[in-house]
Amino acid sequence: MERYHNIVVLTGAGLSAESGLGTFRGPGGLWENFRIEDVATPEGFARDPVLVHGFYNLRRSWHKKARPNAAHLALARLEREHGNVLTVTQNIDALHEAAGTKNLIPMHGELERALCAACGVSAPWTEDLSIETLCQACGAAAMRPDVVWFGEMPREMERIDEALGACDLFISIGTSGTVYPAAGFVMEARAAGAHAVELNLEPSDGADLFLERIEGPATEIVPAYVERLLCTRP
Ligand code: BJW
Ligand code: ZN
Repeated sequence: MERYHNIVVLTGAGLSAESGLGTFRGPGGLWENFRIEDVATPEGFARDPVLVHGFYNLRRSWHKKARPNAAHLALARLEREHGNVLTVTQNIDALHEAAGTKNLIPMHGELERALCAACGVSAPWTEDLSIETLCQACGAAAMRPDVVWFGEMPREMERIDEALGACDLFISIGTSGTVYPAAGFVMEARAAGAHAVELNLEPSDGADLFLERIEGPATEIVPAYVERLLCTRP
């Protein structure tokens, strides 16, 4: 394997599947029981905030029981031992942080934070949210999960675009490649001349855009891939 200097890792729900957290799409996925437009759009929240709070309160309770798996730990090791890795996750579950990853962008927000729709202040939040929860900064009853819904701007896009434009290795793990702008990162990285590899249980929607593909469960293929990368360091 070549030596890489600047690595960007993109992760999705498949990375946390073996930690017991469900994915969104496919058989058994969250979208089988909840409609995207009801629970993952600002319009759905405006229509029925009680339903949306219930959806995220349920997921917060699952997340509290989840632990990082071997794939999260391998990515933390990659960052520690390689030194020049940016991990961008679409997951809101905080398992990368729990595994020890530091240079991390949770581009779709964080479930353990709450955002006040009135004053815009975001604060750590581990309990259930309801329409009666008051903002600790301004007192308004306008709290929502600090996550990115369809039609909203993902977090830190400028920093992500800059890293993609400068990377020589792009690794996409456990994401279906159906949600933009994340689904377009592979093209940005390739335009910068990077090698692009997909690690997934099955080919994603954009699988043909990758130069290398490894199929299997994340807890097996990610530690093996990281080992391979680190063994060929200069
Ligand atoms: C395993 C495994 C194992 C399983 N091991 N692997 C028309 C064209 C293009 C774009 C648009 C369009 N119309 C609208 C848009 C934009 C829209 C969009 O993309 N829509 C698409 C549906 C077409 N996007 C947006 O609105 C975004 N904002 C935006 O674009 O702003 C404007 C902008 C412009 C320019 C620059 C920048 C911005 C916002 C998107 C927000 C998405 N939000 C959600 C909810 C977040 C909170 C929450 O978690 O509830 O994010 S939706 C949901 O999907 C969640 C996920 O992060 C996201 C991606 O899902 P992911 O991670 O890929 O999961 P799955 O389930 O889809 O796939 C799992 C994968 O794992 C599979 O591949 C399995 O094979 C694999 N797997 N087990 C390894 N054990
Ligand atoms: Zn407020």
